Amino acid sequence: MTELERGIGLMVQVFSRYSTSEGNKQTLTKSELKTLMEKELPGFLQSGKDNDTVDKLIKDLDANGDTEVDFNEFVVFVATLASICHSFFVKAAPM
Ligand SMILES: [Ca+2]
Ligand SMILES: [Ca+2]
Repeated sequence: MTELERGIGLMVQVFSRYSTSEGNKQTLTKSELKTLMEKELPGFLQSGKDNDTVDKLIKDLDANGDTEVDFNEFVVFVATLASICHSFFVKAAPM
């Protein structure tokens, strides 16, 4: 597998690892999202480990309004983070 294929596969795997722990196996509840953020993106929640941050995040991500985060909504979030990461990278090392 190529690096990018592995990266895509890992995104799917990480989502499934957390989405299957309670309720609908295809979506993240608020507590599943909170666990995912704490375990996989600890830097992101630094500023507020409280429920408010996760509340706000789930509202931002929940495009279809079912109060849970499905894989499509999760992918948008990861793509946003990737884009932010890329813009820092470009600034740090201009081509
Ligand atoms: Ca679930
Ligand atoms: Ca949703």
